[in-house]
Amino acid sequence: MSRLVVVSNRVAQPRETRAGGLAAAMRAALKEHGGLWFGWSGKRVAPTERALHRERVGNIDYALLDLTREEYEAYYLGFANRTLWPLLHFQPTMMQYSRAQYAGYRQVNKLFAARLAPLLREDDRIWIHDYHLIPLASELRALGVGSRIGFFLHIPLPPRELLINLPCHADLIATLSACDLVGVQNRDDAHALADYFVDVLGAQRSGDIVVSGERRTRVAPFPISIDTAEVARQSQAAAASATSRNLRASLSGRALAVGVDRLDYSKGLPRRFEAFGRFLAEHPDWRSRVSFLQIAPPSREEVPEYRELRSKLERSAGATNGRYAEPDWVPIRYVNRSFARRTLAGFYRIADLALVTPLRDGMNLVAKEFVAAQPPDDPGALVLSRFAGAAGELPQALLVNPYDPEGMVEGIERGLTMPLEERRERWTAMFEHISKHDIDAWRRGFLEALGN
Ligand code: GDG
Repeated sequence: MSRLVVVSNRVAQPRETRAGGLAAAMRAALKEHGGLWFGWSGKRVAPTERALHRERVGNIDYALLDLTREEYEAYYLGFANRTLWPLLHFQPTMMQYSRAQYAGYRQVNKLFAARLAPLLREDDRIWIHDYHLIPLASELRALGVGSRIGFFLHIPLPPRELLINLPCHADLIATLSACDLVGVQNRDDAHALADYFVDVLGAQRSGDIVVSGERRTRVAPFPISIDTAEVARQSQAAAASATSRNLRASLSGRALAVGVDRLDYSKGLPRRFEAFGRFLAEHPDWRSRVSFLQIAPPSREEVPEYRELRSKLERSAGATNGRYAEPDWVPIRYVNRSFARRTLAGFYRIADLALVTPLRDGMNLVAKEFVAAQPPDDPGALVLSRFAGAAGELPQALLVNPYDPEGMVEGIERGLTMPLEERRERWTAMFEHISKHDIDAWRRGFLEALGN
């Protein structure tokens, strides 16, 4: 079996123990096949101080490259996170574009290719991750790399009508034809990309293969997942922990709704907060009977839109709490910090309801983690946005449209009042699905499609 090379913007550092599910899956894949993990070191340095940090741990080689401040600004803060992120999440009005930033993004992809190419062997398989590195495969091909290359996009891919708002759309998307396999989160994303290739770039299509000149690229959905068994185990173990016991005690028998999201405008937090306030306004009998715990670790704080979101949410939570709080009860517990994964698993298990209501999301792993963490005899209900990729796999959730305030209020009410038998039925179907389709099945599926 050939060596695996994983390339991603951020790499879980060799000794990082709090790595997320994806990082753990990549490590498992690299361990199985022996491999190399290449990406940004997370360091910003002066141009003369740039280094490629190499380290070997077990049978995994790590190669982490520094970026300069200017590169970081154009590539990461600029084009990746202020141009591609909003547009690919169907928010063209939030998109900021400049040619200089696109040039900086292309330049960093070229630099990655130049530093990676000398480390490659002929029969390597290369797996590139996410929107930061769309042109990387084409830059590698330009340097003569002939290995099989797969690319996985973790975020949504909007239809052509939206994608063409990007001034450099054709230049950028055409580079994906350098890949042998392009994986996306669901069928809609796969159709959107294949249609774009045919309608805009003039490619031919045969089944799920798009043919652009000499190159044949398979475009297919690979819905990402979680380590279901591990989350279930963690949540059970966490139930006895002091943090879980304290949270439970603080509820004094009240119901708990929970949300866990990076502080990101794609996650629909302002509308979720409004819906919860509206629920309390329209259902006064629920006041003092349910608390909503929103965990929202800050993210991308150097991007202005993220700072604006943070103050907006502070105002919104403050207004709802000011209006409805009692001396011994606060409706929204809004927590701007991160927690260990097992602590989160314990919180999910205590909760009666999860509110996962992004405006758009490639998948949304929190929805799956919540399901995995439920006690089978008394599982909580999941309110899930129909615009999260997870909705396609978890139709037994209470699907809501985050743009529909009345529908959101109905979802909260239904979730809080759902009879035990119905909760069990819905949960069992969801749990069976994510047990079969877990993170291992996902990475094996992708690598099998790429070829051994
Ligand atoms: C992108 C796509 C796609 C959250 N807070 C804490 C914490 N988390 C963990 C969650 C979950 C992960 O972070 C977030 O994953 P999501 O899928 O919900 O969202 P994104 O970060 O936007 O991820 C998304 C995903 O990539 C994978 O392809 O599903 O659509 O946008 O695992 O549990 N983890 C810890 N502390 C926290 O406070 N340790």
